[in-house]
Amino acid sequence: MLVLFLIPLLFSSAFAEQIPDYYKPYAPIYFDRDVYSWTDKVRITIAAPAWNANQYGIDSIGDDSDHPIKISTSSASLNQYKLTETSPNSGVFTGEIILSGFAHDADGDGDDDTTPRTSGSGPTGGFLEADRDDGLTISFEFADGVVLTESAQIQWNVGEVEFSNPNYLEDDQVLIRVIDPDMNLNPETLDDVQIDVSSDSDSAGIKVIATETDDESGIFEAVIILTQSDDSSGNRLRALDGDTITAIYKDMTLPAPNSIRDDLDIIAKSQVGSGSPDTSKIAIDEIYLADSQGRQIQNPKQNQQFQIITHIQSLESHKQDFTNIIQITDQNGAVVSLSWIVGNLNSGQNFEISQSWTPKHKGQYTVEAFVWKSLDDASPLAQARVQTVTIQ
Ligand SMILES: [Ca+2]
Ligand SMILES: [Ca+2]
Ligand SMILES: [Ca+2]
Ligand SMILES: [Ca+2]
Repeated sequence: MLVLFLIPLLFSSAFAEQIPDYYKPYAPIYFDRDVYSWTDKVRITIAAPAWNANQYGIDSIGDDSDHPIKISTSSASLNQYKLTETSPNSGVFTGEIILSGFAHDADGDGDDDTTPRTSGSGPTGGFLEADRDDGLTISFEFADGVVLTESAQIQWNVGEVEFSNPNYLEDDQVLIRVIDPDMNLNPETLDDVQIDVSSDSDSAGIKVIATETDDESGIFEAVIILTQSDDSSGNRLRALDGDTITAIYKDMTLPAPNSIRDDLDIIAKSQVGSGSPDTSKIAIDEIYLADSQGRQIQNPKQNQQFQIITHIQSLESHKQDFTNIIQITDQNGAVVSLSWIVGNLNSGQNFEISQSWTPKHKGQYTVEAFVWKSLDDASPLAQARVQTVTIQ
């Protein structure tokens, strides 16, 4: 009796191990992402309870020629790749491979940054070559002639670069971040990328190395410090109050329709100082008219040549570039004279602005003086000064 009872049990167990239910091929396949970059790690899960032959032991699937798992891209494939059960009775099988890309210089130093290769038998340690615009397909012969498949995409990404803040005070640390999954060249170590950082005060700037935040984040960070008193060096950038600081990441891994050899400068900007218009850097004195000897004229007349004079004074503790603009408009608002000078002021320095003018017509005019950062950057550095003049 006992013997007869045991035999069907053993037979049933052996039967399940060999041939899962042909008519209910249930074994969903999952990738850990829908889209990968060329050198990502790929985690694969197949829920195949029918292949949990031994509920007390770790089973595996894929590594047999009758029911193989094949993982492939357009150019390469891994055959009979083994996945193993996550626990003795889970019926869930996992494994991972690392995409090994194709030969390409991703950082512009002249050397290829990848080691394309296809090897391995699973459940970990497999490598699989991949192109830029590729597909990743896994197939599992669940039962004789019943093949289940799942696919994911492989493509490059346009990188991003950003400052942690829109503006920084002069003593702040400045965090710069590059996000480019394509530069996670090795998903098992920290990679890095180079960022060029410059300021208005140092247009040549510095090159800094940004390091990946973890082994496979594809996010890279660098911290620099700003200095007002020193030259740029290492991770120290010369930048004065009011400067714009610029970070450039050159992305050499661009998605279609760019060519594989294309590159693109990805740019971010931030400000040093308050970031808002700051009109207290320079003071503009009262505007007056004077003769050629600099004596003030009280009753200016038509066709007489005058000097329009004002003084500007630096209120800053450091050298300040400026552009001073003198604009004269008639009573209809038409501009009859516009002139500017470009210069710089040392800390506390006072500077006389003198502009000659010969009014052709009688009437009332408005003389305005502005101080801007530059003609290109109309950020005011001073409160504009306005003076009304009557020509007789
Ligand atoms: Ca098992
Ligand atoms: Ca390289
Ligand atoms: Ca990495
Ligand atoms: Ca990229």
